[in-house]
Amino acid sequence: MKLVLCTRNPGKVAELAALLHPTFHVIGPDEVGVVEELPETGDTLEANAEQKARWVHDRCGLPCIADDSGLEVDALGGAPGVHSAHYAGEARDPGANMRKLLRALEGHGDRTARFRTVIAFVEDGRAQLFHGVVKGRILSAPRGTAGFGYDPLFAPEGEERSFAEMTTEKKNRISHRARAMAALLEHVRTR
Ligand code: ITT
Repeated sequence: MKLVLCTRNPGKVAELAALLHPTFHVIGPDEVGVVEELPETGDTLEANAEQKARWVHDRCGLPCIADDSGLEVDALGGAPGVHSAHYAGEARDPGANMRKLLRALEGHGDRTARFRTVIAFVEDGRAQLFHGVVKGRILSAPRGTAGFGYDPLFAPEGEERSFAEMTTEKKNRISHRARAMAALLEHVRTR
């Protein structure tokens, strides 16, 4: 089954493509002629995931999925959450985002956090949403070079290593994204 992966984040593409193989033949928005930036103007992960997938689906008619994800830090009342990509400004700079997060957490004892993913699957005009969460903690300094975004600062529960110190294969066994994708794959298998 051909599926359009509606993201321009290469880190997400690497993880999602590995999770979708070989059930789906995955292509990107450019390959169906959608070259503009995908809109994400909603206030929630759910709204943004559906908006991105529908934007591409409305233009190509193929089954589409989009992932909207965020890092929720308890001591910050769930921030940066839906604003994770541009926490430190419109430049979407992961280094600046991590520095801002570390500054915001200075003096806080509670470092607990969670990554949350919502995957929207849009087929024949209908959208379905799948959720995944992984709990963990924010480290005191970045560690590792793998992955993307906040991975160097996030250690999942029960692990000493950050996500950025793990292979994609290992992260894909436990991550928020992998859990949401497992729910989607289960849905596709059982329908
Ligand atoms: P697309 O909208 O094109 O998919 P994006 O990077 O804008 O790409 P989001 O709007 O979902 O995606 O932004 C989520 C941000 O949260 C992302 O840019 C990272 O900074 C962070 N993030 C999401 N998942 C992550 C993960 O698995 N590891 C580390 N950081 C992650």
